[in-house]
Amino acid sequence: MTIANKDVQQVRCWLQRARRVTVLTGAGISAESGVPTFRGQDGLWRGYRATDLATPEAFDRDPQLVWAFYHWRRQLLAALEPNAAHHALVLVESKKEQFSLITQNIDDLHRRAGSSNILELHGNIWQIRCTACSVVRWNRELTLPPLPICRDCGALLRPHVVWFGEPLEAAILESAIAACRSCDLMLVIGTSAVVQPAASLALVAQEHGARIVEINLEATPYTDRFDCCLRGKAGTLVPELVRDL
Ligand code: BJW
Ligand code: ZN
Repeated sequence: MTIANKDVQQVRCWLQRARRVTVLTGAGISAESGVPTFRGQDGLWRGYRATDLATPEAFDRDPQLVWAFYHWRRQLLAALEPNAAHHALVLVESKKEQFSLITQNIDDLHRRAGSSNILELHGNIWQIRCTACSVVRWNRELTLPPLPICRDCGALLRPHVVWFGEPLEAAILESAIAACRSCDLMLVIGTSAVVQPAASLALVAQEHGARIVEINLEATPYTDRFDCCLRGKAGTLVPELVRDL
């Protein structure tokens, strides 16, 4: 048995024994569905870095440009499907006494795969918020105007997502921290672990006695803290972990 296989076997065993499982996902889990990651080679749109457009400053400066970026992502996402890793997590949820899926992704693919207990730390691309009256609505239209306007007050709408420097929704963050405090095992899948507070959630779980496992193509700033790191594609590794669950 190779070392990698031994590690997979170990994590599979932890997953089988765990009663309460928390998962944190990032863009890497959706990469095999065709969703570009933020900090990978594919993180450029019209020559802009995605992370430079995901800011309130960029939106204040040029809302049409930022909306064009989100219109493009909505079009792209509408044509994509959840992959084997998203589906494998649905199975974990069905088998465990407690299961929380914390995601940084706004792509809605966990919900579309069938997961239920999802905590979307950075919002959802299919929700839109008014910049004046703050009303939030689900909206899956693919033919929005370049600058959509609130039907209640006439002000500019924006994507209901969390940009750099903006606070995460308190209730969602509190629920995520509670899920980390109360789990036996936490899997951290496909995140570069550079964005806070998401990146440090695994340490909360560890401080409260959980085993923590990283699943990623590459090492991250938190790699050394994990009990086990599986290097490879989420779409291959996660289904392997849930086999025989
Ligand atoms: C694969 C794979 C495959 C590829 N299989 N793996 C403490 C210290 C320092 C800074 C801060 C701090 N606290 C807060 C900050 C500031 C800031 C921050 O963290 N900055 C750092 C960058 C330095 N944080 C914030 O501003 C947050 N707000 C906040 O804390 O507010 C506090 C506050 C309180 C009160 C008042 C005011 C403020 C908000 C963060 C919002 C992040 N928003 C974005 C955009 C969301 C909308 C959108 O999508 O358009 O969220 S930025 C972007 O990064 C997006 C992602 O969710 C997030 C994380 O990226 P992710 O998912 O990790 O993707 P990548 O691309 O980075 O990594 C992909 C990984 O997958 C790689 O590792 C690959 O190897 C791997 N991979 N294919 C497995 N097939
Ligand atoms: Zn309004």
